[in-house]
Amino acid sequence: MLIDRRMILASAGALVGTTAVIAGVTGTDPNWRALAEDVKAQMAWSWDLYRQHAWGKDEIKPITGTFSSFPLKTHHLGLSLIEALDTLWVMGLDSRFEDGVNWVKTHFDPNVDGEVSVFETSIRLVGGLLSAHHACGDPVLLAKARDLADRLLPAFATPTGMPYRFINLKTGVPREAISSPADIATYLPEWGMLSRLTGDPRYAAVTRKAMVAVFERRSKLDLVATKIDVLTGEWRSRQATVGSYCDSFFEYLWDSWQLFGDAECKRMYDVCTTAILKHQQVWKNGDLWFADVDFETGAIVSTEQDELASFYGGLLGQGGALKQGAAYTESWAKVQARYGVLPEGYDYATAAPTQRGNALRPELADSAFTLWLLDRDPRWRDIGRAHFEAMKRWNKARYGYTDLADVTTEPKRQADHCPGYWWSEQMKYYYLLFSDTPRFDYTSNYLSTEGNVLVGLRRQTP
Ligand code: DMJ
Repeated sequence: MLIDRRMILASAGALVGTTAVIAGVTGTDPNWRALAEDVKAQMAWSWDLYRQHAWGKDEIKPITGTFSSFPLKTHHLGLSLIEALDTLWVMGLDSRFEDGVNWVKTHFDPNVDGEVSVFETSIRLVGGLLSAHHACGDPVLLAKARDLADRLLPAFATPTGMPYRFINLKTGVPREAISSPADIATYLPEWGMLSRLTGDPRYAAVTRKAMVAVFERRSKLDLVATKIDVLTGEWRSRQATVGSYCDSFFEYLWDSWQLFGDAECKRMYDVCTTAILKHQQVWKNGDLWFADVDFETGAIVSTEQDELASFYGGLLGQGGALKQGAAYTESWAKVQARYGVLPEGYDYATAAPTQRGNALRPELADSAFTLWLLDRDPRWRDIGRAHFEAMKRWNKARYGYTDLADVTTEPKRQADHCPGYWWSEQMKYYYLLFSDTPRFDYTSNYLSTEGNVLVGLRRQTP
């Protein structure tokens, strides 16, 4: 059964040209279509610079016009190119999409004697290839996704079924048994789709087993912590968080229910979410935050929030806790209004950044888009607009969009790195949020944690 992840609760169509008032952002009748055209123009501009200066490389450095590799240390797999494909397609940038697909078909070769993160390679590259395949139906893209997944598969051969963190793409030798719920359990949507498309059930089976293995080791409070040994199943940290290391574990429990109708995944999601709302939910001056707590006692161990956790408002909304999802997203929107761009770390107790950089992150735009799909409330579009406009103001460099070294200085200090997820995530969220494109099914769709569209692309002229 296929059900949309971004489940539509309200039947109202998109609200074009509404009045907006949110924290720090005011506007009347923004021209959403013009904004969508601007997003598309920024994407085309960035792609053309990548094409010229870093074609087939992993990540462009937008200040110097050079590049760096990821997830391999010294070899490029065309990460940004692959992450960009379904975004180009949904925007109707068809000749650029075809150019990218041709590169993949002739040059993408994962048979490299080098080590990658199993998690990052799966969400970015397996997912990117699958979403490009969803866009155009080219079987070579599916074959490449499968080849790559087959190279990651041996990592799951552990006594617990939870995968090692790293694997050599050529030799299949795995490494690093200390892992995290996010590293272990962010696979089932992509790999379940791979099983469905190839008829081979192994992809869904191993990744589902890993997800269940994390859940089964939850504490008596129904919380999981950030680090666990995949060989012994013993926890190596006591810290429960909705941020880094745990974030997409919760996301993929819900997504697996949405995408495959897997009722056991919904039950696991509900158990985890009930515990988080009970033990981690903190209201301060009318704002909602989620404290990090000891997973066995519930005692608060940190009031610092990862920027990464700002995706969680959208997930809560999807799971039915719309009040908390909206409140948490609004809390982050206020921080965005204060700094323009979110810092990587923020302490709600001191109301100050704990990490001043910004890695050109998509999470707040992700939540805004997800919540907008749920209720079409115009405030979510405005949060997305503020996110986009701040990015244009502060992150734009000579050869593309870059991360920031410090969001608190005026002007903000730029670093020199455009992460691969930028091509797959916020540019797509902005465009889908503003455009009402006929290429996307707004009522039945699925976007992965990396923003890869696995369900919902419509092959129509925009
Ligand atoms: C993305 O790679 C994915 O969303 C992941 O789950 C965590 N966040 C990064 C981008 O910030």
